[in-house]
Amino acid sequence: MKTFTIAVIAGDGVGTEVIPQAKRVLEQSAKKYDITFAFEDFNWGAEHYFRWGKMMPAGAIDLLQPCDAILLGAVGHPEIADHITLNGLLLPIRRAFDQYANVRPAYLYPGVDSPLARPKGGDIDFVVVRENTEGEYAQVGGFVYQQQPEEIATQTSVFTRRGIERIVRFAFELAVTRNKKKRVTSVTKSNAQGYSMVLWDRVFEDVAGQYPQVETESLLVDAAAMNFIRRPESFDVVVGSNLFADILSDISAILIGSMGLAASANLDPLRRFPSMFEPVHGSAPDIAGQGIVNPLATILSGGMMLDHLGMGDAARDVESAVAAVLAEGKVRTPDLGGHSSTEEVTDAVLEKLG
Ligand code: GGG
Repeated sequence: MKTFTIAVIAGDGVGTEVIPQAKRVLEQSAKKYDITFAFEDFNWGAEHYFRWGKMMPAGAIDLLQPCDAILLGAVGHPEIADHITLNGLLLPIRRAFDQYANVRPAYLYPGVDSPLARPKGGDIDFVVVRENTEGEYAQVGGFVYQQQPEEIATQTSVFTRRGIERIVRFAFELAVTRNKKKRVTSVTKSNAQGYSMVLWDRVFEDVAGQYPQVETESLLVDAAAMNFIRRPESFDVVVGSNLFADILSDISAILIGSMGLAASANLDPLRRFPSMFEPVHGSAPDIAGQGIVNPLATILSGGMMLDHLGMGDAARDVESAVAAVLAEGKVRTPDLGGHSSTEEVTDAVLEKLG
């Protein structure tokens, strides 16, 4: 029987509520597919910061490295500045394990209402592919005259040909394997950012030339934001920089009905290091502790993890169980207009999973 070792970082706020639910679903899948999960829990995050002054310990990366994958809840606490929580945990893991492809599917499940009037279940079906290790998140910069009236801050984006090339290629390969519209949309702002984004456009064109069977489109990020609303059905794979694709994937998450349905994978496509799976949503302190957070984004992220571990049938099974619960529409958390608890939604998924 195959055993997968999964590092689990529940993190902060609702992260501690959704992770146990995803584990329940993974445990049931494991039984069904004759595998086992050895979960290793790491209590890192805000509480660790309050105690030790760090979001995770110095040797954290070494502890995670031998695991087959990482399952993450959420990071963020109202009493700690967001740049500390993010730069102290999530971003160092993405960079250390060269998880350069952040994959964020946007699928409107039948039975779920989009805030847009037109699209019905299945009409929205695209994936945002976010460059995940460089770009605007490079953490190059500094302060001058700190806390003085003449204070200056610089924040430099770093775009490398290698970094752009590999994420754009990943997007094209995904369009080919998805086998839907076979269309890749590249998002930049090269009218205003005449170096980094011009390089991105050039690399995109080079790679596109190697995939003549895939239709391409290049949009400025403002036009992309508009077209996500105006014609979401037209997208298949959308590739963008770390910041742009982060913002766009919040739009796509709400287009499919709720942030609570948006799953994601931080992949090292070369499989040298563990990849990390997490809901797109954060720690949501406004609803934390009430038992009403939607667990489905994390459960679906667990499904993406199963797929990455080579358990494609188990992954599809989890997705089908979630789809069945949503189609029935009886058991839903408040973000989807229901009155059910986090646990009741998971119970419903487990029942469908059988
Ligand atoms: N589920 C992970 C989480 O807590 N994300 C919150 C967040 O602030 N993410 C920033 C990012 O992905 O760049």
